[in-house]
Amino acid sequence: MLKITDAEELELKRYAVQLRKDVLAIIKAGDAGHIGGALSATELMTALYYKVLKNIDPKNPRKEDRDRFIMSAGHKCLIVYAALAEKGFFSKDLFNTYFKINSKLPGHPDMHKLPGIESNTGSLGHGLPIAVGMGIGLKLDKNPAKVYVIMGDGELSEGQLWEAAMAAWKFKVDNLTGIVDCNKLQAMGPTREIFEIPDIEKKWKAFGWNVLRINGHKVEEVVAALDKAAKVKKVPTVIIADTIKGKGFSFAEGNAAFHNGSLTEEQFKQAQKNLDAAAAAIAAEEAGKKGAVKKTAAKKPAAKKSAAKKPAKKKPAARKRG
Ligand SMILES: Cc1ncc(C[n+]2csc(CCOP(=O)(O)OP(=O)(O)O)c2C)c(N)n1
Repeated sequence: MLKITDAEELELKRYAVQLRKDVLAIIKAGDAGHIGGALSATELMTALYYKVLKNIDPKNPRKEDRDRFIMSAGHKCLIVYAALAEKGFFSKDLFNTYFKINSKLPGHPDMHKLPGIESNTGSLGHGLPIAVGMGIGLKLDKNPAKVYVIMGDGELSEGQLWEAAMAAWKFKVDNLTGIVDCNKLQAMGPTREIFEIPDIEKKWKAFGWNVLRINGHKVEEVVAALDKAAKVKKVPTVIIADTIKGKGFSFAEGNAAFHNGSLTEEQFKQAQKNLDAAAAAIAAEEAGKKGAVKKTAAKKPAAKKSAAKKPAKKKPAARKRG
């Protein structure tokens, strides 16, 4: 299992903060957007775009051997735009056009307008069927590229998604990894109240998939799970990522009211404060880790000396009860 170093983990955390900053900038420009689901998927996108997706190249967006990514829950496109801009697929100047007529950044992603988008999505339930077709096509072409698709947990109530799940097993589409951004809320409230799907792990297993479950905000867990998934043969893998809708902006966390819409000036300020605090926490974590390394390095010779002088005291035996 791929384990990233402490330094890599900190770097990925910093990227996640940057992606959230971009999301905030885009929603400010458009005065609207599906913010909650974009924020819950941030660490998933960070791991994919900064660590996992191979051969993605802004200079050659249709490169044959590129890994494919589809945001099936197309309304989460704010985070896709953020990742693609950070990767150099387009200039951040385009953020200012978000949600405007003829923009390359519409309210749902359009592959004909924006390089890096693999498929139009927005009508829920279509991303997985498209991804299964892509996976089969790549295998027929003997192309080693992989396909990744993010779905929402609310989206799992779409019927054709389960037809696709059965097809992926039937045709052994093991180059495909599904990720469920399981934030437990959808547009109008809790998923369990609107269309409950109990035991989603069992359901995917019953459809023949290999199932992993992780904390979707721990970027190191996301990277490890994606790496594990890539090595599974004969069956597709789904990663159920437990997340929090609106993660990172205190007023939006776990609040379905921030599924879609605009933010007040007050909320923009609060979000900025949250981002600054997140950046400061990462800096403190980094300083702490560096300090700890220095301390152990400085302590080592002293510890040796004292050990040489007098033997370590034996711990008193634990008192027996009773
Ligand atoms: C076929 C279809 N039905 C309804 C909608 C309207 N809609 C947009 S987002 C959404 C909720 C999706 O919930 P979830 O997949 O959990 O996304 P998240 O909460 O992570 O944003 C709905 C019902 C849609 N886009 N497509």
